[in-house]
Amino acid sequence: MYAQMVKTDADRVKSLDEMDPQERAFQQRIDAGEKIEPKEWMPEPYRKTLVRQISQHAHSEVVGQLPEGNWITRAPTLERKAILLAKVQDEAGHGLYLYCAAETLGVSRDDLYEQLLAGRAKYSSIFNYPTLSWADIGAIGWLVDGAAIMNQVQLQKTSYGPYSRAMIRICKEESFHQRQGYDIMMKLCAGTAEQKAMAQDAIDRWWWPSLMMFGPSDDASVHSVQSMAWKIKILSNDELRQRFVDQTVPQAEFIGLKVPDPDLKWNEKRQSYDFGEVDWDEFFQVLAGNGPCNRERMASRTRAWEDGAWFREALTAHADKAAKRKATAPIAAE
Ligand code: FAQ
Repeated sequence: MYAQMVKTDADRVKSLDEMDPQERAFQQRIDAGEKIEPKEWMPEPYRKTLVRQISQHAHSEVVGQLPEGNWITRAPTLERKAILLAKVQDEAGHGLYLYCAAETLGVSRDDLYEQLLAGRAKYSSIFNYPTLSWADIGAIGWLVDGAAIMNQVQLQKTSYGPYSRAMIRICKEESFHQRQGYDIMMKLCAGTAEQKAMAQDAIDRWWWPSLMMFGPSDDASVHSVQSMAWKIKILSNDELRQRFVDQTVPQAEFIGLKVPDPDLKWNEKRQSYDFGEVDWDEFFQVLAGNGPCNRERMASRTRAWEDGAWFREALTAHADKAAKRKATAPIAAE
């Protein structure tokens, strides 16, 4: 299936000469490193690409609460429980910053959420895998948040102002998340043989899905070329994946875990690791809704949306009443 993916015309980036004057001026601002702010003129495809990427990112944060939320009641100590609770709450906060950033592009949060629940918007493939043991919580913090930061650090320099500013805040929190995950793995690896085996089992299951988080390889990535020309993306999917592998393999070795890739080898010439081919068929199956937990994740989000209806109605009713009171209140005498 992967081999059948072809790049489309959408990947062909217009040269400055081919652009109309407004578009050219816009591209020149991007090339000069200026930030684009809400309400400024932007090409419609630039706006659409941002709405797609930012909203998918927001959905990922919100759906991403579910695998770890599964362990809040079963964390091994009070301290671990408090940390995990704080982390999962942070992810909800990231979702909110990102929905706000998307709203500055003229879309409503309700519409974006409706697209998610109707299956018309994507969220990160990684959150369709189950959390089977406590070590999975360590692996998510270490590998999943580690991959998220690798991507998001460069997104701090993205060309759209509100997205870039949201990323700065999010990255600070993600780095705490990554450390808490690695700390869980370190403790397990220094524990009993069973605990170490549990940590190894977690990296065995989470390694490859973590590499998939960066998206298809560059030659199959539909949006990368144009997104990079607009500086929405700063580094390509493959560059980020390579950086993640180079950063993470020594961390695994340090705590005595084996990366489950028989082709992994240090390349002296490139000063980088060579690594095996991602199973792209699995990736596209997960994107198509056929991962181990896709249906469960969507059912949870749909239930949460329906259960929250009374609260949304109460908020709107309260806001209406407050607006009416304000409109009819006598003007206070000086
Ligand atoms: N999963 O042409 P490209 C986190 C889709 S945050 C699902 O390369 P693009 C924090 C892609 O949308 C994790 N779909 O696309 C956390 C496109 O489909 P479309 C989320 C994927 O946009 C931790 C198609 O494939 N981070 O984890 C994936 O240029 C722990 C073609 O791909 C972000 O969203 C995938 N892995 O590059 C939370 C970062 N990869 O839209 C809780 C911002 C690709 O045409 C707990 N996003 N697709 O239908 C990005 O940087 C980019 O959107 C990429 C994809 C790099 C994800």
